[in-house]
Amino acid sequence: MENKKDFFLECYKHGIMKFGQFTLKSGIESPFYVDLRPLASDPKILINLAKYLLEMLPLDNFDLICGVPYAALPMATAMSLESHLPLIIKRKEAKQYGTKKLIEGLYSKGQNCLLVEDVITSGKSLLETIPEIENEGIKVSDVVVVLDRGQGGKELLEKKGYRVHTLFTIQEVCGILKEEGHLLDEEIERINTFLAGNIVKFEEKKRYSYQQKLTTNDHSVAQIILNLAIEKKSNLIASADVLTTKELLELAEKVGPHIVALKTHIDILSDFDMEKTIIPLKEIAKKHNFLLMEDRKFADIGNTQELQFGHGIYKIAEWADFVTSQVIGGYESLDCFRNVGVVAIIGMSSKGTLTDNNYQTEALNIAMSHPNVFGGVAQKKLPENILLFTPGVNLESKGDSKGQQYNTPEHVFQNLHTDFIIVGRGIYKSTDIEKSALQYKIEGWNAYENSLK
Ligand code: S5P
Repeated sequence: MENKKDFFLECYKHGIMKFGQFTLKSGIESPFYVDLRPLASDPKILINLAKYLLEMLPLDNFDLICGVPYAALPMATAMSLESHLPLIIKRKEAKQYGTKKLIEGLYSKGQNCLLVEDVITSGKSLLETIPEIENEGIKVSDVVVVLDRGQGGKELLEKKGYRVHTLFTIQEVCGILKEEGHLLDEEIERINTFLAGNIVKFEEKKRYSYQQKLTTNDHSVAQIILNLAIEKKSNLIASADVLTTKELLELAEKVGPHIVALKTHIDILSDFDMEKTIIPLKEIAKKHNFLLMEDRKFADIGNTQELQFGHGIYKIAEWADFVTSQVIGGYESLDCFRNVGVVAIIGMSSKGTLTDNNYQTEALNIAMSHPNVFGGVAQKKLPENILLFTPGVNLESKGDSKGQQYNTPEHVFQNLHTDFIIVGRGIYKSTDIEKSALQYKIEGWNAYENSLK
């Protein structure tokens, strides 16, 4: 086997550690992130890891071996195969049916079980797992851990009388990475501050430019709209909340040169007609090079959304480049928007909206993990790999009498790192629509450029 340092560097190549700004489960901001799960996909590394772990241990002391689910399961399995220590499996939750067993496998009371864990942080999860095993009459005296994050977990367990064997400590691996030139001085400083138990100050992160976002957002509609923004020097989406086809087409013609997309509420038109509304609208969109965004805000189960999207008189699926959808129906409700992009409603602009912080976190989780979603509507910052669309933008007014709340383009680009502004009445109610569209385009672009500084 290679030496321990080279072995760690081999592991590191699998992306098991990342440096930057990460929010831990506890809400604390950490300058590094560790995830050893990728190691299980490399058989050579997994078997060597098992050998390294076994080498450190007084193997004669143990009758059984068990991994803390899930990350340590393959590690414990590999160690069992190598050492011939019989493996037992601890479930995360007891089975709801049948035997309701928490521990699977063959064991007898009084046997001593070696516990395997991938990473130890505060030690809390081990202190939850150990009693569950002990309750079955199995003894636990030793825990073996691949990486100690240096946050007191080892000490806590030792205080409770358990022996903790660790293959690597965070200090040791950061030392290796520093030696090999993988870490910047400022990163090392932040890690040391963090490990000394102090709060790390991260510099305000600069927002990504549209060019950078092209590399982090690979959805085809994201690529198109980002390229349009760069080409037209515009981040403006005009909202066409008008009631007739004539008004819609006139508006599209006037704002077309200045926008990246026209947002429709197609169901408010009193004279909708596929031939007379959509065909000319598509022609104008082609001529002025903008996308059609249907703001349908779907909010139903997947099957109903599929029907609403493809059928009825509007047949949105036939003409919209992208649509908005609530995510209240859950992940699979978004599956039907296969051939378009989805902008998910994360948070709304109206007073008293029910999209509180909790809702927004859950909604964002769904949006970020769904391949059809490339953007979100919100009134707060979103991660860089999802595009932020912000409505509620107006240069003149602070709101309306129906709960709408407005911000300026400068505010939303500076504070929310918005990517695209959505402007309705600020443009279509104006006496000179074309001039207003141009003004919002310029204000929006300047605000974007200022937010990059
Ligand atoms: O939270 C939201 C989400 C959307 S998509 N708040 C909004 O105002 N919108 C839409 O943006 C709304 O349906 C309307 O079409 C547009 C805002 O229009 P304005 O006239 O208030 O600028």
